[in-house]
Amino acid sequence: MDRPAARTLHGSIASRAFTARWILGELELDYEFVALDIRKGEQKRAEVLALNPMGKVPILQDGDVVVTETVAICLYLADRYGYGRLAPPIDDPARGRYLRWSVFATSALEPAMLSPKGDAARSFLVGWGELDAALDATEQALTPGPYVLGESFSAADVALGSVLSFGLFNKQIPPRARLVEYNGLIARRPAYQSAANATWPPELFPR
Ligand SMILES: N[C@@H](CCC(=O)N[C@@H](CS)C(=O)NCC(=O)O)C(=O)O
Repeated sequence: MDRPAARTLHGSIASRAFTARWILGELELDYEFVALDIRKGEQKRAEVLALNPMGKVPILQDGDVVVTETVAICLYLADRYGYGRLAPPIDDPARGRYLRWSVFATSALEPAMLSPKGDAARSFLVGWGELDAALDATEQALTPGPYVLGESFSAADVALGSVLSFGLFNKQIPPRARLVEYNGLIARRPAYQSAANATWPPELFPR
């Protein structure tokens, strides 16, 4: 008898596994969680490197499919299991906006927020801008809002919202009113809250 394809998320507490847990929760998908202690370097074990040569988490295994990179995990799962929810159809013009701001999350906003001020200005080759420019762009992504796709919550909000939440929480992003308001909106979602509780267990990370 065929077994249903196993779905496994390799991750760690207090990590970007949050993003993968959040989108899995939004789609109500079951998965086994393999906890790696990244402080002990378990993500560099041979069997993990065989899945992700970067030795980083999260890593999603969906049957034989391996997906790394948080945004790719969001886009993959929404396309594969959303069945019309959380991602615009392939021929919908909204797809451009959806992909644009999803990719922006970890290719521009995240490096801008983690780079020392002035780094991006020093080189044309750096693929992201200064944090203020990235935050201006993020506000544009959320206009008219309330979500990236207007009234429809989508996987782009999981991709962009996760980076924004990390940045606001860690004070790497200043508390601009529009961004704080959006963060409050996404943080009220049950799947966000379950993912946050699983990633930062309250007994280890008291609120
Ligand atoms: N670009 C990757 C970043 C993944 C990443 O850096 N994960 C961190 C945990 S939040 C990690 O595995 N760090 C351990 C290491 O680099 O050894 C993504 O978006 O998934």
